[in-house]
Amino acid sequence: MVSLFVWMDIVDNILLGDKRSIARSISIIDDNDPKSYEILKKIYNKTGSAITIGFTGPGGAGKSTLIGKLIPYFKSMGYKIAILAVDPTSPITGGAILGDRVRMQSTMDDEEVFMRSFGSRGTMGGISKSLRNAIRILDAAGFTLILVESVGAGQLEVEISKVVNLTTVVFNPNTGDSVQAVKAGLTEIGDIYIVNKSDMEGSGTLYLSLLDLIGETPRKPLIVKTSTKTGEGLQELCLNINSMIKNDEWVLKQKQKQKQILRDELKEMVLEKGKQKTLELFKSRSQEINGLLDSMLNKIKDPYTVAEELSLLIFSNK
Ligand SMILES: Nc1nc2c(ncn2[C@@H]2O[C@H](COP(=O)(O)OP(=O)(O)OP(=O)(O)O)[C@@H](O)[C@H]2O)c(=O)[nH]1
Ligand SMILES: [Mg+2]
Repeated sequence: MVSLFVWMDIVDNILLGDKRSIARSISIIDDNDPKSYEILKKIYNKTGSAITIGFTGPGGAGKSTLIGKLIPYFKSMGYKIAILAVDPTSPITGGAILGDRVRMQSTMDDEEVFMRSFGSRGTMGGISKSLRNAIRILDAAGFTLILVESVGAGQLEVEISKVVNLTTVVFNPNTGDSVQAVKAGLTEIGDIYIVNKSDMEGSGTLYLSLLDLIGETPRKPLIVKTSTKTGEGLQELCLNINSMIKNDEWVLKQKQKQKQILRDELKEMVLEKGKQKTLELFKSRSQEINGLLDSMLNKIKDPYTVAEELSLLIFSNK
């Protein structure tokens, strides 16, 4: 058993920005270890200053390359940057993150930028919860800008968009399915839509399709073109992000997000506690339960009514 003192050390070291302690606590969170709550409770009052930006979108759109190219701009704005690459399919030491490191060239030799792949073990709901907590660790450690890359265009991206402050969706012109992906559910999640690889043929058409599809929706997301090859749009993108997150309306929106987070945390906690209580109830009242099972077998009672009665026992805490 790990003593409380070791946890305290980890907490102190996280607050000092020690990278090993940060990485270790993120692993503990990624492993879904309940002990992570001991750390999270202690660091919570040191969180709240970091801004988180999600980069999502189809594989190969250029997310990693783009993040790498944006870093110098963000650094010049004074941000201290961490990157989390959410990849539920690859183990933490797997190839994907190494490849990403190569693509994020400008950050590769950059000691100041912390990078970590994440989400190798969790279920989908679990990943967004762990991500939220990993962000808190980085926040408490003093990172002021946390960039979260995730691959795909599915439910996971929708979940991640609820966790980060601002979501960008990156597309590139040479996958025909980009607009399809927009239709398939990404219309709701993006604050900024990026047509990357604007140096390539077809980017203009994709840009216009996006304008057509989502430019006029009530949320009016920003739609921009970038190229990591020519540098087109990169500085503008950073400036846009920076002014968006400093806007008053934005601050209000974050409070709404916080409410959603609290609701999610509570739902998860109630679910977890409910599972535990159910197990305990089956142990502590096994005789009574056996009686109920008999009455179900004899069709005197139905399982729905029995479950309802038992749930009353759980919620009334008897
Ligand atoms: N022509 C062109 N190629 C680019 C641009 N940005 C990225 N690429 C190339 O696109 C390929 C994929 O880039 P990544 O950055 O790995 O894309 P990704 O979206 O992170 O990919 P996954 O992490 O696999 O989803 C690489 O070969 C990049 O060099 C761009 O602006 N123009
Ligand atoms: Mg990538």
